[in-house]
Amino acid sequence: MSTAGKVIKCKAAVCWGPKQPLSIEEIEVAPPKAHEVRIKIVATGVCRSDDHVLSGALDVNFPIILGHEAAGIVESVGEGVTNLKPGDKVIPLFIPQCGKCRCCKNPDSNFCVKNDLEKFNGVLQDNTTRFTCKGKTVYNFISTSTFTEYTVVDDIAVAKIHPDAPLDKVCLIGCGFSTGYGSAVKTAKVKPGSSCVVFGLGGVGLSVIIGCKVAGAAKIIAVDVNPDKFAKAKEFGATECINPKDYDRPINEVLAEMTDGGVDYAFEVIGNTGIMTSALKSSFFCGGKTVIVGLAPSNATMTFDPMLMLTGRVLTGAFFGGFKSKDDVPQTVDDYVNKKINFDGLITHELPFEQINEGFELLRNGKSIRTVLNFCRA
Ligand code: PAD
Ligand code: ZN
Ligand code: ZN
Repeated sequence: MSTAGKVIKCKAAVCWGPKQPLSIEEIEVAPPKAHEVRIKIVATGVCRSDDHVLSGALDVNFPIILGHEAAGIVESVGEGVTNLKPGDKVIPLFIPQCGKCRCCKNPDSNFCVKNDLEKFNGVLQDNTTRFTCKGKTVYNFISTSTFTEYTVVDDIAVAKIHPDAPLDKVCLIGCGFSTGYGSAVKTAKVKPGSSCVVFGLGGVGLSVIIGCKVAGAAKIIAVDVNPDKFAKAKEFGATECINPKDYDRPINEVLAEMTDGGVDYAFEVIGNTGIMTSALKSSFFCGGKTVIVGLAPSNATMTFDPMLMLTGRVLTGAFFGGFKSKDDVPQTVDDYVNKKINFDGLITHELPFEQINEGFELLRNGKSIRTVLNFCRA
């Protein structure tokens, strides 16, 4: 029996507030309005950005349904949606691509003014959400909300993907893989023969390493305080791995010695403003480029001696690795299906959706890289 046009009751992991476990609840998901799409989520990854909300580091409206790294199947579409139909495989996009705004029209930008990343309002383009639970409105997270069996997104925040794509793998293209890989190849534009340092070896940092390797970097130094991450870093292409705890001097001095004065490209993939400054100091004083990838807590600030910049260092950053979401996600999925790229090694754990809190514990304890939560294991 078709569910189109009807309210769907389903399970979701509702976040009622920070510093408490997610609660699996029955929610109501209203049908999509004009230019919206209702999606049955098949698989979703657990990313540190979701945990930043749970830890209280990011200010959002509660209750909220988190999750933004997913793949699913279109259940129904609202009026005016012409490029998607029920049954299409899709990836929700945490940066929309409206195609019309000043950012979208700029070939050098991947941002869109219709984003929900600057203020975390938690609503769709019409300023409401389609979720309710126990009579309360439940907010949306960064245009996506994927810790639910069904979600509704704006049609500017969803990409149709290859029909043969394995959804329990390509969900990582919805955030972690694209963000890391794109930070190296699109945002930094790493050159062959160059030296790189990657601070933070989670799913995103390891994807930066994949990108640096594909770009032909000669030296890829991986930095983490958890040495358990080093084996994977080497597997993906790190040439050296170092733990700042093993040194009694600033890590930028250690890196300067290892790289004849500083790296060509430094990536901060943790979300720690102190490490962002260390990354900047680690870059070569003349032309070294630093890319901020990690999400710092709301209201955190970064301070550094401006003299660091006057010698020609470059400091930049990006959401989603500079990927223009609607354009680049389908292409990246095609590259995965055609075996031009592979990131299966990032997925260390698979769990049924109901065990979502265990997925977060694995991340917090440093035991997992990416946990993929599956909704239906058929
Ligand atoms: P993760 O928690 O899996 O990885 C972070 C890694 O950093 C872990 O291996 C930690 O051990 C390590 N670490 C922590 N503190 C330090 C330290 N002081 N020195 C060295 N290493 C340290 O996270 P992730 O890979 O899912 O995400 C990384 C960051 O990127 C996080 O802040 C997340 O919010 C952000 C992010 N940004 C975007 C974007 O579009 N810019 C997208 C996705 C994630
Ligand atoms: Zn993410
Ligand atoms: Zn736009």
